[in-house]
Amino acid sequence: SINYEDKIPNNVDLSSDRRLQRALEGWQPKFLNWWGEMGPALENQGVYLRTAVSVGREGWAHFDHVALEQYRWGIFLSEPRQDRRIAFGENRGAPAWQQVPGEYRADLQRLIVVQGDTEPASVEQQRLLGLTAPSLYDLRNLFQVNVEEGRHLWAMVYLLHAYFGREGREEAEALLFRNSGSPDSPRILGAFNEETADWLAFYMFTYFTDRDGKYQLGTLKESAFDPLSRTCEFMLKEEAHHMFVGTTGVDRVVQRSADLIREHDTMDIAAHGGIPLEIIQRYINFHYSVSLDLFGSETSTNAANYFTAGLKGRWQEERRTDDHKLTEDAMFLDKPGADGIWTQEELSALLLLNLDLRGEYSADCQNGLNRWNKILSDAGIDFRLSLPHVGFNREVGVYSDFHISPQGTVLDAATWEQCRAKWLPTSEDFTFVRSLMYPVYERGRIASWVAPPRQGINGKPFDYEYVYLP
Ligand code: BYC
Ligand code: FE
Ligand code: FE
Ligand code: FE
Repeated sequence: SINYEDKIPNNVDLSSDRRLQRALEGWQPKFLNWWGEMGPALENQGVYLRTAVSVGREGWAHFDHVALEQYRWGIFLSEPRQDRRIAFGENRGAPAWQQVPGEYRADLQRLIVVQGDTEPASVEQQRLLGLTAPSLYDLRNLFQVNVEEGRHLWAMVYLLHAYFGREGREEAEALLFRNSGSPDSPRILGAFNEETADWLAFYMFTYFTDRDGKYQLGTLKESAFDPLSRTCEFMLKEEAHHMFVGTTGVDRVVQRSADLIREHDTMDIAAHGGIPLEIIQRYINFHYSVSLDLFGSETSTNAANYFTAGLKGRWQEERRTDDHKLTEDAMFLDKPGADGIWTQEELSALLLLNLDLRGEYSADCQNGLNRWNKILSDAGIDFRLSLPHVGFNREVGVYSDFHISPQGTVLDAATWEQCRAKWLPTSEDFTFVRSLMYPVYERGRIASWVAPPRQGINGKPFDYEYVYLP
């Protein structure tokens, strides 16, 4: 059901709209140029990648060695649902929109641009990681994530070109112009201007930050704008692998650290080439808190308006058992009072939709912590990893004016600063972790600081030649 004959693979019958096809074919070389400059830095001659062959439930992926720049990025939307209706907000029950209603044009365009901006940003952040991959298996997973984030950019650019006219085309150009960490034209959201400087950071990013992607895409999948909904539905299928890379990546780091702790009977495993558990905890604290900022402020009139209009729903909107309008509902927000004691403020549920989504996200994040702690307890190690308090280290939202410890204690600025090095990765931590990062490109071999995976990709063994190097 995907047409690979066209220059741009697609399942949207692109060739029937010559103007759109020409416009996208004009953007394609600019994308490839960006990929060449900002994409993976490591030269390679073929990566064992999956490519979408259909968008259906079963068997959508084909696996083969492909040189990265030959990857067939394209436009893949999930199958339309017959007679799809708007599931929430003031337009609940009306037919989903196949075109953009004029009154919501600016808001929809903004949401699509913000979503689109994160995708190439992450590729830029991960550009150098291929130079220090701990194994060919990991190198392949990095590249798989990278090409799919590139495809997610295509997904948003298609919507901008197809539905937002000249302004949409200009925004599509701007998505290639802004760059992660650029002083003059940075990426839109904070977390996407941070460095992903080492592989522990990469696993944490794919665990915590790609998971924000999962939840945001989940809310856009509910959108009344049907092309956006179908686009996000297929992106979510690809996204599952990104989070698998994160979950099992951290699993394997924790496993290796646990093995070294037992083997050498010390928590101080740095000298033995492992990553101490305190450093892993500080990485968790950083990546989780920065990812929480991606949900926007806990109280948001933007979010209320998006919901009421039908642009952005809740996580699993259709499984919720309320009236899907929320005009009468209330929710509680935890806030520190002036005395530093936590209190609850009752507010309109509409105003707290970012908080609602963030709550779903946090509960999901906790599953990883449980897995990693099980690895530690199975190894007979008492240390436990934990998620810091939602108010810890926040720069967006109601907690950004406070200094809150990982345990949720409200502190004065000086005390918080004194403890910073205990809670967030220090420059010594980064230097140490970076000292462990060296490339291991021999088949079946792996770096000192991470355990091998239990299984390879697509039934292949761990020692498969996942990447052909020059
Ligand atoms: N940094 O009402 P507020 C992914 C701005 S990740 C900078 O609090 P709202 C992926 C906000 O734009 C998923 N600015 O927030 C993962 C607004 O500005 P304006 C990405 C921020 O609007 C890994 C103002 O502050 N997708 O896919 O309710 C690899 C007040 O806003 C930030 C989306 O984000 C921030 N962190 O919610 C690859 C979905 N937070 O309008 C990919 C689309 C807020 O006053 N985006 N601001 O100028 C949205 O739904 C919303 O824009 C947000 C913000 C959830 C981001
Ligand atoms: Fe083949
Ligand atoms: Fe993505
Ligand atoms: Fe992703």
